[in-house]
Amino acid sequence: MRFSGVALVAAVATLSACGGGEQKAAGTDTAATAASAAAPAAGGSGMAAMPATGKTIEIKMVGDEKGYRFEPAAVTIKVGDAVKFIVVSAQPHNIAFHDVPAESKAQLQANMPEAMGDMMGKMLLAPNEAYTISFAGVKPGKYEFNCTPHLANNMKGTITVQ
Ligand code: CU1
Repeated sequence: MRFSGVALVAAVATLSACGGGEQKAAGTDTAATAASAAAPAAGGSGMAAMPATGKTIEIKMVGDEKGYRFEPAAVTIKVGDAVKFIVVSAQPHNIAFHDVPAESKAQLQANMPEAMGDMMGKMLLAPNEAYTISFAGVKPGKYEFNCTPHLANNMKGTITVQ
């Protein structure tokens, strides 16, 4: 989404650039600014990751004739526990949180290794590949997530942190 947005801005800038020399320079600047503004959002939050101190709860990532799903789709954990997502079948899968409370966002982002973007973990490409997220330093609450490649297949889940 972010990249298509930047492409659109660039396209508009290119179109408006047809008007004349001075406008062309302004249009180029706009596109460059949009591209550089979008880049930092994909990086880290600047906070340090907090390692888990409690239990590790496992959630399998499955796709078969019954559909795409997290198993179990809902878990309840404590602050300081970790959730380990394990690929079983029908990869690629990932974990993308949405509607994360503002006070937990930076720490959760820091606790997501090799994040691909805002609240989005890396893509898991092979069976048995795992992705562990520490919930240390994260406030109690409901954390809803989905798998980006299978968003349309309703592959989603909820972690309730107590
Ligand atoms: Cu998936």
